[in-house]
Amino acid sequence: YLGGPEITTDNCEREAIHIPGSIQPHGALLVLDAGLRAVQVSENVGAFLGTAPETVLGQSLGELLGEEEARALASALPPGSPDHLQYRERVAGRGDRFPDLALTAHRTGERWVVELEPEGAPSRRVAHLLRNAVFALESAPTLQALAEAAVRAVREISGLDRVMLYRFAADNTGEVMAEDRREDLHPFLGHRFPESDIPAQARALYVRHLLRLTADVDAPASPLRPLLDPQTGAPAQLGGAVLRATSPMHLRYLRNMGVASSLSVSVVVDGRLWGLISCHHTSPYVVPPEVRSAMEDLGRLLNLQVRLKSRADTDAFREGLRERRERITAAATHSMTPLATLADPALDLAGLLAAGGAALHFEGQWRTVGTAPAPELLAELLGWLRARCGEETLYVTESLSAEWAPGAAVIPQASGLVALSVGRGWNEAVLWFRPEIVREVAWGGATPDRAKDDLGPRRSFDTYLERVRAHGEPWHPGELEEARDLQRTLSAALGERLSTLRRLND
Ligand code: BLA
Repeated sequence: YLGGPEITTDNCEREAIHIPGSIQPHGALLVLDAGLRAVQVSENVGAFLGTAPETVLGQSLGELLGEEEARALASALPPGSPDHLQYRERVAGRGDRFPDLALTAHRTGERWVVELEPEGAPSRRVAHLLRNAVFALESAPTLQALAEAAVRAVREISGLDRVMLYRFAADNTGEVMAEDRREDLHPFLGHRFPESDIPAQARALYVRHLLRLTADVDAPASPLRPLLDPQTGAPAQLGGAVLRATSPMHLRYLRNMGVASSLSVSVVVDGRLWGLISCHHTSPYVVPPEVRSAMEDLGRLLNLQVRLKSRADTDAFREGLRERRERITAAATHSMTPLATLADPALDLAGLLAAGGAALHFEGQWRTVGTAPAPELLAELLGWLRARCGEETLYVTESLSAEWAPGAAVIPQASGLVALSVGRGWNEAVLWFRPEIVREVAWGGATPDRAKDDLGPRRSFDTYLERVRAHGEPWHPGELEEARDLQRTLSAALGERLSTLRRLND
């Protein structure tokens, strides 16, 4: 395994998972040069083509699979084709002894990567299920309903034992937001997993290549011959190859989890890895190419639908705040005394963001409503915001004490904070505070005790409950939009007020 022999739990992100120098043995792989001649082949190629690796090397694809096949491939993927563009064909087996093959090819720089896998009888079942799944996803009314429809559809199409929608948070931890599983399996629904379970280089690879399969965690990888490209001396780029050998570290993780086969599909929203459709099987399983294609399509459809349903959820949420928002906006727009106006209890400024209290700072003066920190602390906090935010005019946290610790004091009435600067420079500001709520987070296993563990992934995935303190209720995206809107209103109102005052002075 080329990817990095000295990888431990402390340097996971340095493992070069895209150049393992080996593949999973349920298929064979050829690396071809620009003239379609084999420069590297997997050691197991004989089982698929009936020709030993030494004989295959140097032969052209035309000699190996027929000139027609080679011509079709070359014209489907002209030079410069991006590595996510694939050519797919069915190749008849050689006589009775060899299976029909699914050929998948893509280009990577100067090289071609050709993958061969046994292919079963074609079926219309998958196309039909995919069609129905698209309807189900489109008609889901909310993001949560979308997630549930997606895992149901993927499980139906694939027959895998467990299908989850795993969603990344801003801190790269993830949470299982929907799950469809064989009933006797332990549920992972609602569980969180740490960032380190999917290291950064894997997440980066998954943004570019949308599906990966580990068909059998115990199958020994088949190495490429020769290990390095004889013309360039470089390892083969296998990031886009579905047969790419899986990271040994991750194989241990899967074994520890009791999983024999794993497949995941990226959900990329706005260029970011938003989540994964993550699937397990308790026995080895080569998910067939047509099923993988359908799963990839569903993942791509999810990208769009996640955006649509998130937007719809936020709009519905904000609709519930409309009356309150309109009252505040109307009062703020023409006010000559913003401090007094916004602090009017009848407006319920704190309530707009479901906060325990709010603080206003205008023209050097503070006013608070509801439960807010004492004025000295507010002044200190504003100074910190000014230094911390620079040009930024909105600051949001669920846990202020984790970010700002004057004497490491936890301020129970101000665990969550949304702060906005009216105009630049944090001279005029509005702050909302949320009180601490102690809550329990279910993790999918405790983090390993490094001293006892042999520097591998954790062994237990039993639910581990963590008590989280000094955090407020998370802010809803709709609430942050409310804050931004109010910021615009107040900035405009303040500008108007200033010009009115100038006019009066003239
Ligand atoms: C990859 N880790 C992955 C993948 C998933 C997870 C989904 C993508 C590959 C796949 O689909 O199997 C993690 N799987 C999960 C999680 C759930 C799940 C969180 O089902 C929740 C239900 N992992 C570790 C440690 C290291 C590590 C300590 O725990 C490193 C030392 C590495 N994980 C690791 C690596 C990969 C990975 C290197 C990339 C595997 C590859 O693509 O070759």
